[in-house]
Amino acid sequence: MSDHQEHIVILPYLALGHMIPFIALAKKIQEKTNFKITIVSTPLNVKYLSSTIAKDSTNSNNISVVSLTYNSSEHCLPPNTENTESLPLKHMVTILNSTLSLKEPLKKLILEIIEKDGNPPLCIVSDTFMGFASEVARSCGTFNVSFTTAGAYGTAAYVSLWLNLPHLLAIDGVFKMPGFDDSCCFFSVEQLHPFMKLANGG
Ligand SMILES: *[C@@H]1O[C@H](CO)[C@@H](O)[C@H](O)[C@H]1NC(C)=O
Ligand SMILES: *[C@@H]1O[C@H](CO)[C@@H](O)[C@H](O)[C@H]1NC(C)=O
Ligand SMILES: *[C@@H]1O[C@H](CO)[C@@H](O)[C@H](O)[C@H]1NC(C)=O
Ligand SMILES: CC(=O)N[C@H]1CO[C@H](CO)[C@@H](O)[C@@H]1O
Repeated sequence: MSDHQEHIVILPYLALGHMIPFIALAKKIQEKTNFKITIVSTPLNVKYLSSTIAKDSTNSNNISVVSLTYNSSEHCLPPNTENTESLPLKHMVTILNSTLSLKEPLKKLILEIIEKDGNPPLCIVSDTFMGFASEVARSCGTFNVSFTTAGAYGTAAYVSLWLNLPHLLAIDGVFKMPGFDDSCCFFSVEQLHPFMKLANGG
């Protein structure tokens, strides 16, 4: 039997409301498998993640938390603001955009893991907002799995909307959602976000 232990790298978005479900996910994976788990984030969020995970002594052993280089001041954000909770609403796009600066540090970390483990991690589980993780995963010989922290029903509706654009076939402002039960689920164009209303696949 090989003593190879699978390794999963987890990359939450820079928001506590996203980190909490990612910690829960890490613990679930830990409970069900013998995998090594590394959660990565920025320095201040790593403090939060480490102290939260350390409070649960049953599972801290195989969940490590690693910091990626990040400095909010370099992204037109106030100093030491590394999650959405520490910022006013007007900075939401800026912090989202600033996560692109984590791409190279993430890649460096994955390469270090490959060097140490002798294999790429099994996968990177990344927040939907961290789309760059898929390129990093691909370039390092592994793959990404997107994990969304929103409710399952809303997420399924959102994905179906963007993939299928069913509102373009609305009759009297009402449409059916592919993948949803036809007998119950009619949606109204009026319910859609303005961006979604404009979406036409172009
Ligand atoms: C961590 O992994 C080691 C090695 O695979 C295993 O023996 C140990 O039980 C795990 N620890 C926890 C707390 O699950
Ligand atoms: C972050 O960047 C600012 C501006 O470049 C610099 O003054 C500050 O020392 C940096 N902070 C850290 C922790 O490196
Ligand atoms: C996003 O970040 C890039 C640098 O990574 C910068 O050039 C660009 O202006 C930023 N865009 C916004 C909307 O903040
Ligand atoms: C397997 C998997 O979930 N791959 C995803 C990687 O990330 C891209 C972009 O976020 C998704 O489109 C893929 O589905």
